[in-house]
Amino acid sequence: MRDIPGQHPWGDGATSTARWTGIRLADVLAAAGVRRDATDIAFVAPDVAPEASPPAPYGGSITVDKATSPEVLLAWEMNGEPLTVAHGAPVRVVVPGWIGARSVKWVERVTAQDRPSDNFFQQSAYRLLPPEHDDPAPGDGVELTAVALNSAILRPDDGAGVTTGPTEVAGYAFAGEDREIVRVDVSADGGRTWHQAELDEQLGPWAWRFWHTNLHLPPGEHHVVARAWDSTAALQPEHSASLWNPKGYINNAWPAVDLTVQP
Ligand SMILES: Nc1nc2c(c(=O)[nH]1)N[C@H]1C(S)=C(S)[C@@H](COP(=O)(O)O)O[C@H]1N2
Ligand SMILES: [Mo]
Repeated sequence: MRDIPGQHPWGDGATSTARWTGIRLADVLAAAGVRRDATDIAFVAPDVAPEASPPAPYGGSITVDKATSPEVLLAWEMNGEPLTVAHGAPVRVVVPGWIGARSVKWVERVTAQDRPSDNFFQQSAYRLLPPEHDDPAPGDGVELTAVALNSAILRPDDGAGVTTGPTEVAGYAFAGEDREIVRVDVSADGGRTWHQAELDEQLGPWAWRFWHTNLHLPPGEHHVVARAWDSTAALQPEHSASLWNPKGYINNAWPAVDLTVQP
């Protein structure tokens, strides 16, 4: 793997969970009246993105099905406080279970239409392209919608030295869309044997789930991996090499940390 020029190397850290307050988009659409032949609900924001050519305002769309689901909001509070500008004040879209890119911030316009948004971020960015796709045209590949099953090891840090005795390994797992995390396993021998981790409380249907377990590791170097299962019995793929794609999206392979246990 390598960094993509001009793109941020997000790693495991670029996600979080918050409590949102707003109005259901479904209620706004019902009040406005949506024509029967509408298939997609599109959003436009005022921030102009230089990576679009020509530079164009940020936008995107979701299906009418998702847009009229009760969890999708036009939100103005985050964690019980007024939304900050960085997170989309005065009003943003929140599309739980779908990629962050569809949760359009500073939303100015909502349009019911008979096709997905033609915005750069719907048609060119945030698409899963085949491996050797050098010069994609708008609409190529698969647009990203629901989040893929994923997990991360948050403790210990990759490369950490730990003392002998129990080592607590902990992280989060996230199932995406309306799926749930039902099991997380941790292995210290590359996946030959597994310890089932303990799952913390599920905070809500759209929230990540924390997990933790104790490993008893002998002194030496250890490669610790984790894997999450969801309520459809789907499992994360083992290696990111198997899901390589030009933009590096949906890298939901087993997370890993290397640990040194001091004698
Ligand atoms: N108007 C606007 N909305 C946007 C974006 C943007 O660049 N402009 N970025 C999107 C992406 S890719 C993500 S991951 C989320 C990030 O939301 P946050 O800043 O609240 O974490 O906002 C989405 N909404
Ligand atoms: Mo994003």
